[in-house]
Amino acid sequence: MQTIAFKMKLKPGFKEEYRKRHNAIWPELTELLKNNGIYDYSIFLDEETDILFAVQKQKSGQSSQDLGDTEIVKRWWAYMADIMDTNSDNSPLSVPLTPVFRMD
Ligand code: RM4
Repeated sequence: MQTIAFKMKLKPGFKEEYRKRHNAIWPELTELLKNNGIYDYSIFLDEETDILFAVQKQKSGQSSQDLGDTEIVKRWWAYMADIMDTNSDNSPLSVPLTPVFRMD
């Protein structure tokens, strides 16, 4: 098991919409994430910068951001693209973060 973190960017003013969509996350997406060994997955927003900080545990070394070749994630990313900074394929601009401290 390993814990990884990455940042993404929310378009200004969409905090509530982002939270609303994630509170209603598609069951098939959560099932896909869990089936790929991803769990204990949280996303936090820095309201000053609109930067989203995601942290997740992985059983198999695969990140949620590595699942872009699946139909469900492609559909989810297209659904979210209007409120996030994305690449041309709708994948969210994601920057891996460097671990500097961890305490059990
Ligand atoms: C985020 C982003 C990530 C996805 C989570 C569920 O807004 O789309 O790629 O793993 O939602």
